Amino acid sequence: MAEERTFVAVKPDGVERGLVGDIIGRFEKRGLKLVGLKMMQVTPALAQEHYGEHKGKPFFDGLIKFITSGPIVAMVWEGKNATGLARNVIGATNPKDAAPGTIRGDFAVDLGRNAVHGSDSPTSAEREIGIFFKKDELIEGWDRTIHKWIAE
Ligand code: IDP
Ligand code: MG
Repeated sequence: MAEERTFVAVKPDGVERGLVGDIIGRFEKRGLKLVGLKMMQVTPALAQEHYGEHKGKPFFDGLIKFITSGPIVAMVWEGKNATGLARNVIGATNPKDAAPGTIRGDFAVDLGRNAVHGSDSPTSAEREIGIFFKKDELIEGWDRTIHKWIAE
């Protein structure tokens, strides 16, 4: 049975600051499995669809402008409780509240420059994976020999 999948993206500030490798490493070391990865430029239409839940909020226009301002690195990570686990690796939305050891707690200071995105629920994850990746861009049926050392 396929395990849970979640969507993660290094935002333009993370890419610009050279944090891509560090950020990917956090999820790898935690034990999640990378099954999709691409660098891309987000179009305004894609950004509006992705952040649709925030439409009408005061920060929406700035958020769209920011997420389309430079390339992102989009990823799909798979594993037991992948969504909740990835959110914990990422840390609180506002970096000032993010615990040390989390990505935002170690690499970010400002709400509008918080380096990384992670889906907030398995339902959001499915929706976001669907808008960022085509089916044939995701790896299926790849069993890693180390899996038994990561999850029962
Ligand atoms: P999340 O990224 O932790 O899921 P959301 O509430 O979904 O947080 O907000 C999406 C993104 O919008 C945040 O990561 C942050 O970059 C930005 N954002 C959220 N709230 C504000 C705000 O009040 N001012 C500016 N930017 C915000
Ligand atoms: Mg969110």
